[in-house]
Amino acid sequence: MNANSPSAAGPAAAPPRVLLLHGPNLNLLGERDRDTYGSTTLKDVEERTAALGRELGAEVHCAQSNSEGALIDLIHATRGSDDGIVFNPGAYAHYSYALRDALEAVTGLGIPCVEVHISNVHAREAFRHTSVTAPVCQGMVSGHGIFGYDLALRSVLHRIAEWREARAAR
Ligand code: CA2
Repeated sequence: MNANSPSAAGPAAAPPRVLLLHGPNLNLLGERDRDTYGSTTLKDVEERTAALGRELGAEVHCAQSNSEGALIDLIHATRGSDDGIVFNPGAYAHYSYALRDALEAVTGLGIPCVEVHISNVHAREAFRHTSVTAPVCQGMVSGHGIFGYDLALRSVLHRIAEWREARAAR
């Protein structure tokens, strides 16, 4: 069932709106370190994820910041404006309790978030094996390259549709 179908969420259900958010250094994607992160640029990732969103009947808008505070503000701003988040927190995933708290605040309001890592963090240095943000997310995708964003978007849209259906049935 499509997330926008009338039986899923009522005739006037708006297309799901998803924030694709990237953290520190990911603006450099495709420019350096291609062995680890591939040659696709951030702009390419944003465009192909937005295109998949359109195919699936969703609106994807994109943001990136190298600053923890700006990322927290962007996460807070999803309240009242977005239905879900696909988030690559970069290295902040491994130690930012402030980002974790921000995510918990919005996921607790029914805005699901799926965490993405392009590389397989479990196959890398020990400090990357921990994510302090993933436990407050719906789930985490790691090691699938940029295809991981497709998986994450599909999963977040599936969760949004489930929650809309549950609300409509109440
Ligand atoms: O695998 C991922 O997507 C990461 O989130 C990428 C982060 C890393 O700290 C995480 O452990 C895993 C690093 C992003 C740095 O991106 C660059 C891209 C090109 C050149 C240099 C850095």
